Amino acid sequence: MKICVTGGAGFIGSAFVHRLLEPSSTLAAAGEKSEEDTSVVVLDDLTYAGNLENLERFKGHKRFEFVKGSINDPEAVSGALDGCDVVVNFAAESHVDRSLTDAGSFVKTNVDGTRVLLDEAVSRKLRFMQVSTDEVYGSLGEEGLFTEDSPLDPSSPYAASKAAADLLVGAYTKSYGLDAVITRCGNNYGPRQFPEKLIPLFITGALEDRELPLYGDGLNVRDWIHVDDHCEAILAVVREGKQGRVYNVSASSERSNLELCRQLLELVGKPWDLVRYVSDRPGHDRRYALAAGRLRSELGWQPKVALDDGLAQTVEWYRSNRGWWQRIKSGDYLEYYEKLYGERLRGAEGKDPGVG
Ligand code: NAD
Ligand code: TDX
Repeated sequence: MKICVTGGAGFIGSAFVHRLLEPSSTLAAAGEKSEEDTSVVVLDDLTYAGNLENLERFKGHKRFEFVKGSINDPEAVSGALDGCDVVVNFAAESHVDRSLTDAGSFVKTNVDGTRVLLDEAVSRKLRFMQVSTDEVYGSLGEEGLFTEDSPLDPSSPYAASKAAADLLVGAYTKSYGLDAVITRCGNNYGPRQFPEKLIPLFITGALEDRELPLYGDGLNVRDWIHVDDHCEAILAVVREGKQGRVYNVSASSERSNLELCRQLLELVGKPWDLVRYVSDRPGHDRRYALAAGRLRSELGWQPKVALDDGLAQTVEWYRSNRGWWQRIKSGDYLEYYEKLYGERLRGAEGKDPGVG
């Protein structure tokens, strides 16, 4: 099988490539092996969030290929999909706060980019896996869980663009018989997450004794899952998910931001007084929580990483990989592309690294 992984230089996409070519120590300990019969082509435009360091160990790997290009570019998409059986679409603008000031790039990549991929998948009769999010359902009160049948009610431009993409995927299944499946997962954490998202922002900020911004009253609740468990779910859905189906992905690990941040500071060994309450995110969803019974009962998936263990491992990863996030915060990681790929990556130069 040949899989095209779009957005494979980002956080979850690169974890998925690791899963296919070289499972993490956590997964290896649980008996997961690399997929020897599977080759991978990554199509990634290397936006500020794409980082070739995430894929460094696969340079020269016989089952791995990297193509720099946008999912909005039909020629790049067509080239990358040559010989593929499956496309797994991770490519997206993924940060809610950025979508509040630049909705256009979210609609362009997340909606129209997905449409370009869908057109090509239809004409090549590929299996199409859309990596979506719980944010498409909007916000919950203190009780209840989202099921796959909950109405779509997105709050942010990011969530709206992901919901629109999900609707397109469904429409292509009905209109053209596309063999498509969708996963909707909660908040991921783990190694190589760009340090603009809550967990890596707090860990790296605490390691540097910076002020840590907690939005609103800090009581918003998220449903956390280790990225390796998410990747395992995606692989199960790619293999066995039923055409046209949506699968929620959750490890049922809800935590308020306040509780989570207290735990992170304890793990890093820094005091709570680094935390600053700041004004709330506009349209801030109060609570996400998913029922993932379909994935568990139909496909036999189960999460393997308990939140407390996963958070401790994640803090250790950021502690031991300071170079990775310090290069991002300083913007030096963009020079790394230049060194590796020179002229071919001229377009990635000078982009806003977004943090630091
Ligand atoms: P990320 O921001 O870390 O990575 C996104 C990747 O997509 C980057 O490598 C970037 O260069 C690439 N990209 C962006 N625009 C592109 C384009 N036009 N063409 C090709 N590549 C492009 O994101 P992530 O956190 O790894 O999320 C991956 C996917 O999973 C997204 O679709 C996101 O909506 C979804 N998701 C994320 C989470 C989470 O908690 N992070 C949870 C559920 C679903
Ligand atoms: O500095 C911060 N302070 C803070 O209090 C940041 C960055 C976030 N927060 C809060 C907002 C959220 O309640 O922490 C929570 C998590 O925030 P993010 O890490 O930005 O994630 P979220 O907005 O929940 O969205 C994430 O999960 C679903 C991903 O970014 C999405 O790509 C995914 O679809």
